[in-house]
Amino acid sequence: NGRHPPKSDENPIVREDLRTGLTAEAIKNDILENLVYVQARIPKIATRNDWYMALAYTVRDRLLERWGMAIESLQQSSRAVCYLSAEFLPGPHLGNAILNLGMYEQTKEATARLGLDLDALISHEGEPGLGNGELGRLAACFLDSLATLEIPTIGYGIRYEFGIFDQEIHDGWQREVTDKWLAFGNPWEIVRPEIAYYVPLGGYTETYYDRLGRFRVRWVPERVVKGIAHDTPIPGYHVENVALLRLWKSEACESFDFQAFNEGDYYGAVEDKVASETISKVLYPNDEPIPGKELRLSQQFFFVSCSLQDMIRVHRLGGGVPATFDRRYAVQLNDTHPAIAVAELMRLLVDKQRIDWERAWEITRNTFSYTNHTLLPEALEKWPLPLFRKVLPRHLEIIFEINRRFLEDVRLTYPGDSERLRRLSLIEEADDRYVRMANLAAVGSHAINGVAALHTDLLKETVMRDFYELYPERFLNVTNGVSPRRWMLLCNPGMSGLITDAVGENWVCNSQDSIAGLESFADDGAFREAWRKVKQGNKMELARHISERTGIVVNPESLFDIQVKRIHEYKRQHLNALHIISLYIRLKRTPSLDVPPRTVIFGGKAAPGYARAKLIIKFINSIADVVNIDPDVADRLKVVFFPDFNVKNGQLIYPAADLSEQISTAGKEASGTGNMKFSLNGALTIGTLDGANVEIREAVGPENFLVFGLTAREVTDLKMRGYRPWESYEQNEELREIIDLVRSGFFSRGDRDLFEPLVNELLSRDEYCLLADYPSYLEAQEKAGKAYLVQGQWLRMSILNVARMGGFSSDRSIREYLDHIWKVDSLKASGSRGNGRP
Ligand code: CRA
Repeated sequence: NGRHPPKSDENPIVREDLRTGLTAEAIKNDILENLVYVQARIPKIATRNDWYMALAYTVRDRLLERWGMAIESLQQSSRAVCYLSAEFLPGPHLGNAILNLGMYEQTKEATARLGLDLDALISHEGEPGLGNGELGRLAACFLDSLATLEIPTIGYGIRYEFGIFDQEIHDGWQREVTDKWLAFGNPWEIVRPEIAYYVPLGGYTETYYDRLGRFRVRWVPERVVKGIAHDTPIPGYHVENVALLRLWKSEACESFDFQAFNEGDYYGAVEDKVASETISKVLYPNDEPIPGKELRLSQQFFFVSCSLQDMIRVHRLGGGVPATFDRRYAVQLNDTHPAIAVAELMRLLVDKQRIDWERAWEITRNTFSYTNHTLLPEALEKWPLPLFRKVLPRHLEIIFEINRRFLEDVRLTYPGDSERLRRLSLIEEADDRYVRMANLAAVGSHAINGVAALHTDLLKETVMRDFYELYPERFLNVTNGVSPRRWMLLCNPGMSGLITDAVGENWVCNSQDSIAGLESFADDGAFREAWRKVKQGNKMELARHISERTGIVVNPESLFDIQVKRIHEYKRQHLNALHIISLYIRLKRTPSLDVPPRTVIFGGKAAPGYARAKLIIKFINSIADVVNIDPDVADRLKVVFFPDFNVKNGQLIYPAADLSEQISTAGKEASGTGNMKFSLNGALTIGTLDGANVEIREAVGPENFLVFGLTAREVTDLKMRGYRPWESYEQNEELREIIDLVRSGFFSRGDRDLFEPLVNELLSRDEYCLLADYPSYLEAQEKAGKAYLVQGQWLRMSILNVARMGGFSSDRSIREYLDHIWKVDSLKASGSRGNGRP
């Protein structure tokens, strides 16, 4: 199966070497060696972190021998995928690497021989929080799939020193704590000081004539920073291939200014160093207004420029010339964050490589493709022109030139249609002028995709309508997917074992075909019972963590009703909260109510500057404070806010869910991937017809999915007609009671003002249509409760969900990108490294 390359003189790496052997004894010896020679500790005084590091290096040793081959095949392959993303959320590496290398059993044995608990060492690891949410996590799932499908791949991004903040909850409020993911060292990255590029910033441009008398433009930057490559190997599952995650750290070119120092200016001497390092210092949180943030634009340009320069260098190493760049690389722009790449590649080709404009433009468009991840207007990036000119003066000129040529073409296609011209322009000309990054990405790409069928349709009808009419052939949909390795096999070993027993182990890489075989077990009593036991075990595990982190004791027999994702009004965590209050009132009023006990669990971070999202967290915790101590509902209703939702906690949470809350206002959630993770772990979904929910419902069957609420079209129509939320309040007695209770200060120790901003918004504007959807949401929740009481039927639905979700593997998404956008061959197929052998 390609795991053991033959011993040969040409093969410098001999797997049977003690150094990287896969027997328990070899692994044990390597752990000890790494403890002493890398971590500089002896066993007697080693801490858990020391052992973790020693084990991590041991696993890394085994990754690195594959790495060498992967780099070689990258250079030999005909075309490689480069995934440009400002965010990557890979999650903890150790467990995943052990799993993908197929060395779990031996490692378990090796650690046991040393008196260590492997699972404890695995859960010791924190995670690189180099992303906000699903966009970054999607990028990580894609690397996993690309590696597994044996595609030559580089993921390019930023090595933020501080990633997404850690969340603590104090008195019900979110508190942000700096993420110090590098504090104890990072055993997974390899620093490559020799792979470094200069990135100019600021300054001005000037024209001149070159030696051949040609008119040229040159950029005279105000300053130059250096980007240093930090590499992390991302292993494929049971293959030799690893993908390369290359993140850039910014440094000063000359980190110490001796001139300044000699003149007695000590602080001045390190000023440039400080300013340069700031660029990759910290990740920007979502949902914050960013147009004025110069540093953010500098970050985007910084990593894009390093990445493109790196691609050109590697291409040249392989004997390539700039004119064939597009044949060598397929470059995906993950949202508009790296869209400046369009202008930067033009600059590199035209100004530096001296390729003429037309040819450079052809290369650029053949190279790039663009994924749009959101329709929310506040997330569509645009930069004020003065700021843009200040940071990237040469790029602004290039963008003007791209725009001039583009609008000339548009004018020919739509003579006299100046309104359309205004909308398509790369420059927004309102009172202030802006550079529109989505328009730049669209013009400079040969393919544009949305991330779920509904999202792509809406994209074509709304924000990108003019582009769709102009270039219909460029648009396509690629529905998101998630890695079945991390999101099933790794996080839910119990369920994965049952699936493998039932259908064989092929499902891990070939979900779509293989896992369907599970259907025939949905009516098998013994199988259902085993399935129930696994879920029960997962719930007990989560219950243990809940009690550790929050002190709340929950009943693992209760229905685990879970909503985890970023906190945002469009995701409507507060609609879920209204349902909790309704259930609470009903239980108080009718103790005999025939509903299952429920534990409603929330998790998610709010952007630090998003006051209303933070108030929603406080709202949930305030309801929890009242409900959780009320003896009248003890054991029947509990509310939990699980702090610091991230990849690691997600791995604990998804497998324990019975019910998955996917309740965004239809038309707002581009896709969702959490919805897939829940369903793949046997939870039923209560959800709106939004994002990928639509396709999940089709796949699992409407009878196994609890749908509710307005459709995207109905939401638009309602708003066109004029939506009056207070009428819902007036007409629905229960809703009135709930809202009045909140207003009375019942959940806020008598404070009537605390939640007023939330209530006010709901009654006056209700932008996200909570009140309109409230009745049908409640109905669906009642249905869910009733269904849960009939355990046999519930288990059946749970099994069918998993059996029918095979299409939501990120392997499927990646195959679609490969076939329709990237046109890149697998190393297997191209034979450049048949069967993973060098
Ligand atoms: N916030 C969408 O909102 C989608 C992911 C990945 C998002 C999600 O519905 O699943 O992207 N959009 O495609 C986004 O980040 C900038 O836009 C997200 O993660």
